[in-house]
Amino acid sequence: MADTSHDTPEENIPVYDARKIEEKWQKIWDNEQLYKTDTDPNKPKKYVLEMFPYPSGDLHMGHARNYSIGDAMARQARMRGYDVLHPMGFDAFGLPAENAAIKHHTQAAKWTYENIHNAVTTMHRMGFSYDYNRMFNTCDPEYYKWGQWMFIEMWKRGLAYRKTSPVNWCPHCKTVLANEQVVDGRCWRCGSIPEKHNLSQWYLKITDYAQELLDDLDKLKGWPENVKAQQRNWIGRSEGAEIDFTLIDKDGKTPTDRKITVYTTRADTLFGVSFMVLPPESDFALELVKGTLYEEDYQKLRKATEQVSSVDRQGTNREKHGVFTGRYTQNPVTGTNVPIWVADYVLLDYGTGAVMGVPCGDQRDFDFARKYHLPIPPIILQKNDKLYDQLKDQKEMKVTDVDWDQAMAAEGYLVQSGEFTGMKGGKRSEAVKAVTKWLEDHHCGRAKVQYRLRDWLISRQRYWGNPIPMIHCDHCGDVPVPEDQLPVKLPENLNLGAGDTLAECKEFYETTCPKCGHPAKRITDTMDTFTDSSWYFLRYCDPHNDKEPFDKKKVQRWMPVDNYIGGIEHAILHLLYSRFWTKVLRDMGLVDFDEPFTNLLCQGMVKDSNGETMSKSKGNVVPPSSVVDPYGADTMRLAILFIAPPEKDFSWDEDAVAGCNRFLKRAWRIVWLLCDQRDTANPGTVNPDTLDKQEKVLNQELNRLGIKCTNEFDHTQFNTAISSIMELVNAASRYVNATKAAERNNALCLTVARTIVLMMAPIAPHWSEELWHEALQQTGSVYNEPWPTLDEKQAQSDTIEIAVQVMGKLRGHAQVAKDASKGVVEETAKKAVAHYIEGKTIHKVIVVPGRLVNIVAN
Ligand code: ANZ
Ligand code: ZN
Repeated sequence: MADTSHDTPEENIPVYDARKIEEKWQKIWDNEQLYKTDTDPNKPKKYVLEMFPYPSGDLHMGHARNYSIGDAMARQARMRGYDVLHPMGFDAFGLPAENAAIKHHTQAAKWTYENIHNAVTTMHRMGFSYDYNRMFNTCDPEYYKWGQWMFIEMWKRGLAYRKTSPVNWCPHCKTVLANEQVVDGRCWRCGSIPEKHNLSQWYLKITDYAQELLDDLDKLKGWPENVKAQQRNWIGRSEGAEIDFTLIDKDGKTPTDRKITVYTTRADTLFGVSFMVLPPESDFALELVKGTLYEEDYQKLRKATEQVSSVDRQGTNREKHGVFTGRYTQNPVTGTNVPIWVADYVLLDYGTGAVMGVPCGDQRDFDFARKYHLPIPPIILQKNDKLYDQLKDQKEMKVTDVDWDQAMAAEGYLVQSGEFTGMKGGKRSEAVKAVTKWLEDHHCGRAKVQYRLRDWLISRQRYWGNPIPMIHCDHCGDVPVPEDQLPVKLPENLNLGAGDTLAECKEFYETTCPKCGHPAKRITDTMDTFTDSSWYFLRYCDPHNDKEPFDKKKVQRWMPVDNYIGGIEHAILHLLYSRFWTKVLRDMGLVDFDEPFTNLLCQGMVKDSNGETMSKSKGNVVPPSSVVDPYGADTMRLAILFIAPPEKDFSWDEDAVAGCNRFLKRAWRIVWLLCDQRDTANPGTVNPDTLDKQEKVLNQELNRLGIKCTNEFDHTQFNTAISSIMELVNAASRYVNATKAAERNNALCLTVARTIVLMMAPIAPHWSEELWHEALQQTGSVYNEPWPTLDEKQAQSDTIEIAVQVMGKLRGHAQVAKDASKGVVEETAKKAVAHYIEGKTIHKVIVVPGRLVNIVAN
């Protein structure tokens, strides 16, 4: 085809100077406060939120990806007619600031606010459409005040409490960790192995909400399955029974009035108990061995176990260690004596912290029994077991040991189990129900639902966090700071570098008791920073409120968040805590919904070009500036969204980035060509009935690809949305190459140019804004334009392409009308391959309707 685009002289097309236009528009958008949320109650609302960052150093590629996704969503939602809330802020408390302050002899606040300043500059440079009026940092006293207020409200309701128990202490971070923050047995932040310390700590009662947190996962249709599965798993609902065993006195014979209660999912195996196990840190176990010849071995085991993480302790492969206590307990159903052991595979904080050892049915108990020569009485068998025929009707205990090398499979039939013999056993089996009923009837057991989830340990022995607003008085105990004295402000003059800590800061902790007026001491622990991020999304709805955490009506307008975007690493941390916090606020009457985030998108990782995770220590970090500086923010945003679907990991690809930049330049040129010599003041509308053949093709592509792009956008598949725009640019390019500027269809050219520019606006906003104003000669921001509407009918082609073969070989293609007659199809096909059949005799023409024509000629 002839290239006729030369009738637009190249000098009429300005060069695409990304830096210049990006600076220009950022300034104008700022001045016009373009991204200020305008609350129009007549429009449907959409709250688009990216997880706010921790302000360490500058932003990295993961942030850039997170925000490019969110920004594209927010901008498109606005163009689709929504009233959009799209805020940003900083999760600004936390250890790195404190460590940096110690290292550089500066203030954590100073370091933090400097980093925030840098991050905001970068966000700005990327052209994100945040409403900066709503920005806040969790370390602002105006914000953390309300976190303290909420803590006190929880304390009043019994949802915040203090208890002494063995907790995970990270020796490197010098603070305790919540259970969720010990990942694979290590500190989530630094990777050290936590130690167990017995400390008095503050907790939030998330376990009160365990069942609701579990049930409501089913409501979250817009969440990825794997995140929900992780939460289900973490909550760990277990159905079983508590069974009371009676403690036998030191004489080994006389029952006492003390009970040891176990938790089991397998009450059906009660006849097979051959020992009882307590965990080494059990104070009850200590009491049993105190002053006996068993105490020394016990103390050794207790010490040794402190070094092992709870994950390792439960592992089936790890060697088990145990000691006998010298004492016995009585099996409630058989009346037999059961020796009490202490072993490291039992945990203090699960169930009742005591286990009935059934070596026949549980592999860990089996291994333990083998190691310490304890009997393994068979009480559950499968029909193919060699003992089955012998024992199937046996009710009393006869065979007390087996020669197996592993425990029985989970399901089978009960033997040697009194009246329950012959019943089918297993988790939730009829035998479990029958035995549990027996225990309930005899008042020595009860059905019980158990959760793996533990209460959330929120106190931290570090400075840079929200102070727990409590005062300890020797007379009155723990007393909350009166509301009119909130916030308890963090002192900002500690010399952290010289080793100052909050716990030693007299000006901070010395106070008087609000109740009795005696001298008293403030709590010097600060709250886990995950408390700060558990409700920040609510504060964005009303960020400057100094009377209450937020206005309920404003929250009602915006919440829940419609699209929440962030990393999968928060699956059981932030995303569980926020759900809990929301439910607590709901029960306090502050909000009236159950779940904070309707749709969740967990973006994939940005890896280096070898597919490795980017990290400072590996030296393979690609900073956003390395793309933004040479190519501009729009190329960066386009590349991030184009290289992969948002949920997938992608490897950083220099060539793809350069390719995206070339596309912007090419599309820029096409838009200019489409607008050249056009009457932009009177664009007119496309009338599909008056288009010529070439125009028809372009119009059909416009509608087809526009619809496709819209659908992909609505499903957050930006990469395929972008491919549709690229295809449309190609179609437009074919049209301008084949036509003279003066002869082009005015309305069609301008509609295509408009559509390209509008559909690119959520992705490359500066590029679009410039073309919108300069090439299309429009006034007002492209950000305020409605998304283009397209027509399904005009997207249908009325012609189809068929393949043309000569003697079975593909020789060409032909365009025919969909409803063309056989004769027309044959004639068109012959023309398309005229060169191959010239001078030959045609013997036969075979037409496969809608697909191909084969011409037999020689
Ligand atoms: C007897 C038994 C027999 C058990 C059998 C299992 C199989 P889930 O399903 O995870 O809730 N257990 C209870 N408390 C424990 C603790 N503090 N530390 C370690 N293990 C504990 O697991 C429940 C089972 O884990 C319970 O059922 C108990 O062992 C063990 F053939 O009791 B089972
Ligand atoms: Zn007092």
